[in-house]
Amino acid sequence: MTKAFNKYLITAALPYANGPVHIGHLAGCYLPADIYVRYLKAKGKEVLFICGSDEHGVPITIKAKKESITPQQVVDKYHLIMKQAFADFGIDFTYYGRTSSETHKETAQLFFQKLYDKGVFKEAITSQFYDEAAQQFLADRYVTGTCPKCSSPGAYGDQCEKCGASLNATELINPTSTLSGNPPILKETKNWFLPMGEIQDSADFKHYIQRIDSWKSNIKGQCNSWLSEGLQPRAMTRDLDWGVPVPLPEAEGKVLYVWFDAPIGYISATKEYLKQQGRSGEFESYWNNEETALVHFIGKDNIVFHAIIFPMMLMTHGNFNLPVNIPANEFLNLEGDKISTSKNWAVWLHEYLTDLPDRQDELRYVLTSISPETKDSEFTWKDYQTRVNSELVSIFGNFVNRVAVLCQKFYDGHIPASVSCNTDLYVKALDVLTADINASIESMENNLNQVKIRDAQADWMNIARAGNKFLAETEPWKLVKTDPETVKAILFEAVQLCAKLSIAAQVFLPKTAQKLAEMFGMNNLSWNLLGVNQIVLPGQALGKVEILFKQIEDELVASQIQKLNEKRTQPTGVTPELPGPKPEITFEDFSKIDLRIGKVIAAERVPKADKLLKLKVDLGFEERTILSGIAEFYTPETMLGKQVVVVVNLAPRKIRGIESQGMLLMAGDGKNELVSIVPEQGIMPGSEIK
Ligand code: B3M
Ligand code: ZN
Repeated sequence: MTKAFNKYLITAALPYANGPVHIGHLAGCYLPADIYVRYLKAKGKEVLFICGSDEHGVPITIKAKKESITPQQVVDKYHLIMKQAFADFGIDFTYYGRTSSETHKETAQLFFQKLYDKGVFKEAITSQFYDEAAQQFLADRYVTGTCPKCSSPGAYGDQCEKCGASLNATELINPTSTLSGNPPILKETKNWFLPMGEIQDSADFKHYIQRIDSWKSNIKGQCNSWLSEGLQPRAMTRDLDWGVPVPLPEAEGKVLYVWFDAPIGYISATKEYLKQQGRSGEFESYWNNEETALVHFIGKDNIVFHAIIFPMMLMTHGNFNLPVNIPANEFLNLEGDKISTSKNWAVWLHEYLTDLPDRQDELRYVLTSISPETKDSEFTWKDYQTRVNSELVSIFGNFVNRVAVLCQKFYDGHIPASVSCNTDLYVKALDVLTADINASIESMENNLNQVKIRDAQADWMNIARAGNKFLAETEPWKLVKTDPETVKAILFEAVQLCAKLSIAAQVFLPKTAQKLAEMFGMNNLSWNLLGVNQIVLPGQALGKVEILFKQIEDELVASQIQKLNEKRTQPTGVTPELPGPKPEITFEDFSKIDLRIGKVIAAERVPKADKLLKLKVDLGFEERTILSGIAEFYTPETMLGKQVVVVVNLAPRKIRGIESQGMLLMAGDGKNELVSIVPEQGIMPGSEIK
């Protein structure tokens, strides 16, 4: 985005209202969007930040069937849960709408009608799977069968989850309807298609698509691959009973394709908001005026819809702004595995706050530090602890607290007078400080302008680092008796630095910024104050001084990991076959096995062996190297430090040239699931198990 704008319409993908929000959602889309919006607002830009619940589509109907409730009940429930979770984490939407609203229905139908009247759609009759018992056409997700690519059973009509292939339902071998369990029949039906291949060749589209050259590489990569294959017409209407009804008399029983109606949700939510505010007249200035920047924040799985299909809808409709940027993120993994709602492998936002009340800024900080901007990244509780303790507590919190406490001690809780000071020590340290923070602020701004929020937050932390260095070099606590004037000058500068930290913190850590602003008596957090020398005035009283961040203890990390593992469920639809019991043995047979507690003290992957981890295990009496086939279930990081149960008298075996001197006990079938057997509480390595 090279052009400078004064007005912005920022959107964040409308989450499906079929489950609560987890850390992957936050890191992938909502947090970067929120940080960018807060930055723009601090700079004085006019911004609307629009989001809402995506309440149509097959995932909702599937959830409703599973829970034996209606789709409307599903979306009513999750709309509120999601809205609350976003608010709790300071995601500051201007408006959070929902696609089951009347305004949305009307807006989406008008949009469709306009394209229809302009002759944009192509009508076509196709054969679709139909369940005769349930008397309805089947969405791709309602058909399962054997994957034509990898022969696994249980592939869905749109995708095989085993091999990842994209499928057409009609390609499945032995298709079955999930509604009745019967094989579906093929039945003809008419639908309205967006001729994407034709639009791709239009001058308007060719002109628009040049923009992606300056966007992130994941967008460019995906778009170029779609475009070079040539786009196929895509049905914008579907034979379903949940969605926005198609506004044509001949389309009874059909609804708009969810990916047609959902992005129109951005438009309808804007309309609804402005209407509620009595500002309906401003709608065009946001959506139909090229002086306003339209920016979509999304995850990588939504790229084609936002970078190609929605722009095609907007340009064929006419008069609408097209996006000037789409900062799509990659995915966040959790403790070595993909986040999965169906396997309950997630840190849910509402649960996080129950376990760690008031610690939303800690999570915001960590998720921004590991933001999956350029590649998938990983959240682990251990890393969360390290980042909170060694950065938020030890660098940022420590600096601010030292400054506030020294002001309390030396100046009775007031900001010291601004004095001119020429001592060598002070002048030198101040020069270094000024250079450091100017560089950090400049870099932070550049990064925020480019939506590189991870680097921008690191720049912010560097400002606090520079502050600590300044205090360490000048040591005001030592000078207070001998040179009180220099101490005043030092602390005056340090207070100004706290003010700058607070101004910048408002974009990353809004709650903390607020506390800091109260502490130092600031009521203006405008971004341009970062360039001002005296933000907080001499003599002003400090507000309530409080510790901003507390250490995260080991017990908390352990209990969160345990909670994750306990709540992890079988992948849906897979019931492992349990083997029958083995032949009887005597106690003597059993007592031949020497089982001991060990502690993993080193862990690494084995090159070219996807399943193996090489572990070093402390057994009390000696350390051993053990190869374990658990790499699909545990990362080296998660094994490190774990207590395990080891068969220590098993004859050594050479695997891939490495001698394995024992075996770890694990439960599970090793295909779908494998969990390590651990003692209930810490116990000395080498302890016998009997
Ligand atoms: N609901 C998909 C998702 O939640 C979809 C996004 C719509 S954005 C207009 O990932
Ligand atoms: Zn497959």
